[in-house]
Amino acid sequence: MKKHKAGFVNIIGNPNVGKSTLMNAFVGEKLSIITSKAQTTRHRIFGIVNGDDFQVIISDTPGIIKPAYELQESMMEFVKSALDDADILLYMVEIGEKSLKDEDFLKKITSGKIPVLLLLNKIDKSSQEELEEQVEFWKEKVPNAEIYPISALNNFNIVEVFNRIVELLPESPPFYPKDQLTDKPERFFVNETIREKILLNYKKEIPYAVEVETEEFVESDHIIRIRSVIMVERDTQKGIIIGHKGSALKKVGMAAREDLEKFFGKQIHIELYVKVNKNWRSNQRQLKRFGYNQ
Ligand code: GDP
Ligand code: K
Ligand code: MG
Repeated sequence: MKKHKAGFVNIIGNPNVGKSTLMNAFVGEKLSIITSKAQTTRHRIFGIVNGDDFQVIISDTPGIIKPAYELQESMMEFVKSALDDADILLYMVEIGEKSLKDEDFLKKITSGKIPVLLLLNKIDKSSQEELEEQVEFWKEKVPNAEIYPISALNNFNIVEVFNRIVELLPESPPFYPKDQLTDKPERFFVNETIREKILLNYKKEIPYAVEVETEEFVESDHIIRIRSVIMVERDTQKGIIIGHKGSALKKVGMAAREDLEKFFGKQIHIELYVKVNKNWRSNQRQLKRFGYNQ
């Protein structure tokens, strides 16, 4: 019998390059929310892919940014931990990208201590010429990496990358039960789905001031009853979230319900309300409560 392999495969890169899209493509489930906005992903999320003789624990992380407030500092702590405990690093860049904003991260990536697959994403948007030029550029910049042009959105070259990951995995017993898909509880996915709908439905600063907490998640045979609080920092934001006669909030609830019914495979009853929690993004205690301090 073949020896069992298992390990941590961590995706890092600049905001919006497609990290969460790739994670979902590997897992085959929408574990990570995706929007065209930076800072959509705030946590480190494990997606676990199990085979008979392997277990790949993929982690999606927030994009690399220079933190401006405490929430963002915690987000960067998630990225640092992903650099430290990786068995394999997936360093993702997108076509047209020519730099890594943070040189400290680049040093770690090029240290040669862990295998690095450099994934050049969104090649569906590029010409052959541009692609070849970019491959040359990254070969020089990260000489220790194996370079894979991919399209996470169109599933192009994803199987090839996955097979290479399994080849590179260290021998190890599994870290998680073989039927487990993620490290996060059900309520986390409810919170994230609602947050995605807020990112999609409101402009400007609103989504960045929002955190979601699910207070009730009651599952019976055919239905899940959910009650969640949408937390904002100011009264004016509360008014915007609710909208005229509650219309904006209703739209969020309906869109979230549709996704959650797919995710859980059950009918969903969802109740949303909005609460002001002043400056939660800069408050250590609040951040801890929302799972940002490790
Ligand atoms: P993240 O911030 O790195 O996690 O990026 P996301 O996965 O949230 O994706 C950011 C945006 O890029 C979304 O609008 C995705 O639909 C889009 N995207 C992701 N992968 C691809 C791809 O292969 N091709 C194209 N054209 N767009 C992509
Ligand atoms: K994004
Ligand atoms: Mg993301």
